[in-house]
Amino acid sequence: MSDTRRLFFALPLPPKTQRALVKWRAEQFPPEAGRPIAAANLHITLAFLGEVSEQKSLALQNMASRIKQPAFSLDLDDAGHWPGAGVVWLGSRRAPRGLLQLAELLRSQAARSGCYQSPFPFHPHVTLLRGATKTVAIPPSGFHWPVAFEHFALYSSEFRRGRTRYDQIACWPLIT
Ligand code: 3AM
Repeated sequence: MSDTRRLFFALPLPPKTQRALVKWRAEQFPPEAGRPIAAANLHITLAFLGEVSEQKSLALQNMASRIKQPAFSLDLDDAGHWPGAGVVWLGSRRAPRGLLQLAELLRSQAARSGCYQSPFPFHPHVTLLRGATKTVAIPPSGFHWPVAFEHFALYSSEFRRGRTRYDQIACWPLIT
């Protein structure tokens, strides 16, 4: 009976990077460290919106389509573990200003539209493992995954039969 969907804005990782990260992850973390996120689901969340009606989703998409933001690159050169959330993540020691501006814009548009607002400060990251509640050895620094972002997208998230499925609803270019 629900006519809402769980939505979020995110930066999809290029498929080549997704595949490389999955391989690296298998080398770096033992299976008991946590539940690996499927390659196609690896992304950087920009704004989690919670349950959103179709009408509000269309309004948010309309606003997103008008965003003129330069493309940016970042180096995934940092990793960490949030034991409370059970998340092992990859991030960047120096998040580009363009990424922070894009997230801020999407979050403020969502807030003005009455969407759910995350109480957590924005820490751009790629979730690698979930269910990681025990101590995890984080790979020593020295790794670098350069990524160029030329698009951002709106996704729906659905949990069904024990699996999380992300579907891209719409995608917009960053200015190159
Ligand atoms: O990409 P990550 O894993 O960082 O954790 C969820 C995921 O982020 C986050 O939204 C992304 C797509 O599901 N998320 C889910 N529930 C959330 C909440 N209540 C949330 N972020 C903030 N508050």
